[in-house]
Amino acid sequence: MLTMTKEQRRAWDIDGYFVLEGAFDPDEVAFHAAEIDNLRASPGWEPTNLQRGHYGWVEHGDPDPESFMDRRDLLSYHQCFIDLIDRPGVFDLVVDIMGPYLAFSMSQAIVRASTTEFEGYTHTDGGEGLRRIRVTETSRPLAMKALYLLTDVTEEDAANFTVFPGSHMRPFPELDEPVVTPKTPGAVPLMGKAGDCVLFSHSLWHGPSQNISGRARKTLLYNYCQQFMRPYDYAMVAEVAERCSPRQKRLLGDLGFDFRPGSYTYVPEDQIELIMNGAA
Ligand SMILES: O=C(O)CCC(=O)C(=O)O
Repeated sequence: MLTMTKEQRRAWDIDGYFVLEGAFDPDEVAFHAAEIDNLRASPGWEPTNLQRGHYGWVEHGDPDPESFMDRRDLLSYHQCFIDLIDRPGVFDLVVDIMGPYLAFSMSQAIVRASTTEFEGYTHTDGGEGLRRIRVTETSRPLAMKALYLLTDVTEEDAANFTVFPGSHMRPFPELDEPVVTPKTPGAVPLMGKAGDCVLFSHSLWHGPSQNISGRARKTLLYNYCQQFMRPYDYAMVAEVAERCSPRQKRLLGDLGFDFRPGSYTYVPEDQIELIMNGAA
């Protein structure tokens, strides 16, 4: 499997993220962008009027492909979303970062519409609890994300994925202090080409900037956690499992035997072999 270059490792340790250029070729960008558009016609999990971070079931999305969309739990919609779980070139680096005792925890498609009504926002991943856990420089992360950019972002205020480099390692304003926004000093609005992939730690402060570019920005987000943690947004579904390779199934929580106490902490004996050599 591929491993991080020295520069990527250094960026991961110090900044909490790095960018992999050209993870998708232009045909793959077009294909995945079209599949995001297709999600709108199907029912699924989207933000409704529930509490922050919770998703409700909707019968279909807004049909306008340039409008806002935030759809979770993508695997059942198309084989391409299953294949992305352990996409070569990206998954290799995820394993290099997380180690082999990992699980797949979340899939998401976001379209950030061009609008003056959204100012962007900044957060860490994993909610209120995980936010307060910052592992050390030499530790593996508890969780991380791969963000696939499907739209060129070549200027500011274009829904740039905006990061606070190094914020995964230090206390950062929260709750009783001023709210961190994409305009807070220290924010770095990333530019990128459609097809680039950003790998970042759950504890890095990040989020989208406003988008007044006149064009919607599309992304796919794939989240990984240590195996002893719980996936965020799916239960294993038989019809998805049937379409998965043994490695993908393992990443979705199929241990090869029924759950028994201890299963997710002391993992199956073939774990390393399956994760390191299990490309379909
Ligand atoms: O860039 C976005 O639209 C949101 C991505 C994000 O903040 C996240 O994945 O947690």
